[in-house]
Amino acid sequence: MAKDMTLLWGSGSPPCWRIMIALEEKNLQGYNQKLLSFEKGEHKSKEVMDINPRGQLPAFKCGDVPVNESCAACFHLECKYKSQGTKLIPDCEAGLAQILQRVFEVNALVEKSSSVIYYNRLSEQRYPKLAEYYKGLMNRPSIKASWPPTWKNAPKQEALKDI
Ligand SMILES: N[C@@H](CCC(=O)N[C@@H](CS)C(=O)NCC(=O)O)C(=O)O
Repeated sequence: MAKDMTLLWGSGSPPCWRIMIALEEKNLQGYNQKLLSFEKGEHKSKEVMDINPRGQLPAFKCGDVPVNESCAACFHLECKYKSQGTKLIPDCEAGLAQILQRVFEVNALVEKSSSVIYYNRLSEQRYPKLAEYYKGLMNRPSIKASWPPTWKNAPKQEALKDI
């Protein structure tokens, strides 16, 4: 099952990490995976281009089916393994609507929130709900299992610490 999946990924890439977390949450450990280096230009290799002609990571294949867009890959995994692992999409109409809303607004949110994080420094006191959400995520086994290897020994970035 997981063995017929291939994920080519780059450390610290949010879209790659998104798929890795979904795979962990759906108990699909043991998939074929390869960590590639952006620095060495490996995301432009034939190996990647054969799966993702955009020359970007993630390059993800489920059996013979390529699903490179990370949110689409998460939906695909949930549809294919609906009753396995964590339920990622609720059955009720309101829950589904909320998930769709969140997924489709994520790019706009990332753009806005990164400008806050990078230029204003994010304060735990000013954004207590976001801090709570962040801490909840950090404690999930799927996040710990898929933590970007290049961040493991890097100095801790206390993005949410009130400086
Ligand atoms: N929309 C894609 C984004 C993929 C993407 O932008 N990947 C970046 C790494 S985070 C990349 O490969 N950049 C190298 C390039 O574009 O040449 C997704 O969500 O999967």
